[in-house]
Parts: sequence; C-alpha cells; structure tokens
Amino acid sequence: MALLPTDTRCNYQIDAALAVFRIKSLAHGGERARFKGAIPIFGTVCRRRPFDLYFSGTIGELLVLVHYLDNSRAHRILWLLEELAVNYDVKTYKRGPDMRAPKSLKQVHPLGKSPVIEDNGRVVAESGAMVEYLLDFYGTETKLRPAPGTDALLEYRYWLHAAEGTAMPMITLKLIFKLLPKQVPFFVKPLASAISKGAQSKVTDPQARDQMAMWETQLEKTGWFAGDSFSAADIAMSFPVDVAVERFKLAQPGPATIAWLAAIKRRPAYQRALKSGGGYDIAS
Ligand SMILES: N[C@@H](CCC(=O)N[C@@H](CS)C(=O)NCC(=O)O)C(=O)O
Repeated sequence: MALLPTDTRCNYQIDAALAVFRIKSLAHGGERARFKGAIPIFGTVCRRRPFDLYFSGTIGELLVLVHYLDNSRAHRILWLLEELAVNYDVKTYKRGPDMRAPKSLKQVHPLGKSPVIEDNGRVVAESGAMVEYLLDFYGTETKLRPAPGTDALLEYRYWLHAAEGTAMPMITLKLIFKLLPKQVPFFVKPLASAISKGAQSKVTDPQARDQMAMWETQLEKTGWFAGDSFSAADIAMSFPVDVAVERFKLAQPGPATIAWLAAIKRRPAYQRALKSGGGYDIAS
C-alpha cells in the first residue's frame, strides 16, 4: 500500500471504491502510460479548481512502469509481472527504420535500451537485474525462484545469466553477420558477403548448435530450465530460445525444446503479456 500526500482542503471522502481511471499521472509524474484494470482506493478526492480533481490517500497498489520497446526482449518483463500479478503500466517506444530505440529512452537510462522499469522512485535496467529485483520485492512467496541452498537455485542462476550473457550475444552476432552484406556499398558486397558467410559458418553456427544442444539436455531432465518446475529462469531463456528456434532457425531444435516452447506459450500470463506489449517478432 502506498501513501500519497494528504491535503486538508480535500472535500470528498472515499472509504473504498474501485478506480478504473488513469492513475498514471499520480504514479509516474504525468508520463503517458497505459493502465489496465481496476484498483481499490481509500482516501480523499480533492477539487481545487474546476476540472482539477485529484486523489489524495492510499492506492491499493502502486504500479511498476515498464519502458517497452516494440518487438523486443522486454516481453519477458511484462510476462514476469503478469506471473507475479503485479500492477504495471507500459510505456511503448517504437523502433526507428534502423531498428534502434528512439533517443527518448536515453532520458530513462543512459544506454537508451529496453526494457527498463521504474518502481517506487527506482530505475532498474538489465533484464536479469530486473528479474531479481521483481522477485525480491514481489516474488518472495512464489516458486519463481528456487529456494536457497538447492541445486535448482544453481541452475536458475546459471540460466538467468546465460540468457543475456551467452545466448543473446550469439544471436546478436549472428544477426550482425547476416545483415552485414546489406549494410555496405555495392562494390564491397561480394567481400562482405564472403566475410559474413565465413563468420557464420565458423563462429556463430557452431556456437548455436552447441548452445541449442545444451538447452535440449537441460530440458530433457525435467522439462524446465531450473529444478522440476517453472521458474523465472524459463522466462529469461524464453526470448533467446524462441528467437533461435522460431525466427532464425539456427539449428534443428530437439523435442524437449519444442515441448518447452509450447508449454511456456500456453501459460495465461505469457498470453496476457503478449497482449499488453503488442507481441514481438524480431531479435536485436
Ligand atoms: N542486456 C540488456 C539488453 C538490452 C537491449 O539490447 N535491448 C534491445 C531490445 S531487444 C534494445 O533496446 N535495442 C535497441 C537499441 O539498441 O537501440 C537487457 O537484457 O536488458
């Protein structure tokens, strides 16, 4: 429960009501953001000037603001928030023709990348750090992170970090080499094309095969990336696995990987996150 500043000039008392209006301006300093759903409010409605109604009191839950770049790995953060049943707003940014994020994201975080979340005055970047933050503050009672001292926690940590530290760099490198010939003047295209093919066959493709084989070995054990149940490690790995298998078709996925992909996509929270973020269909 969050306490907002009270104002003695307020003139309507609300003991309990459901607010379905846009509460975003209170929570995030007037940023345009979407909020879906209703929240319970208890407090006082103030009216200082005509059309200047504001609320002063307690809000059932403050919202996490997700800075969401379209078609991006930010989907995972929406999905985790859905699994945790935490209220959130989505502020969407559109990629430019060069697929880069708009400059306005640099006002949120110096690197100008997505996702970034804002919560209770904190700005948190890096997907893995965001997962840990959200679990620390909103997920201690859930099974999304295995218990301390278990082998499952070791697996969880490995895959949480491998998602951004090992899998995504391999995928990004593949994308760079693939696009290289298209990015250069026509007279160097043949050379760029040879470099691109060589780098893919010698560097990224073998790495992709090794990594995908390791995903399969892990998933064959229990069907999940950490321990014997669904966890945030599965959320972290969802983007690289999906992109490697479905979009780039880097190598033939094994049956356990295919079954896992189908299982995570069936989760209602995954589906809800797709709706609130508008889906994704690209890796970068
Ligand atoms: N390791 C970072 C990577 C963030 C990242 O590179 N995000 C991409 C979106 S998938 C991005 O913002 N790309 C646009 C750009 O770099 O301009 C994380 O996991 O948060």
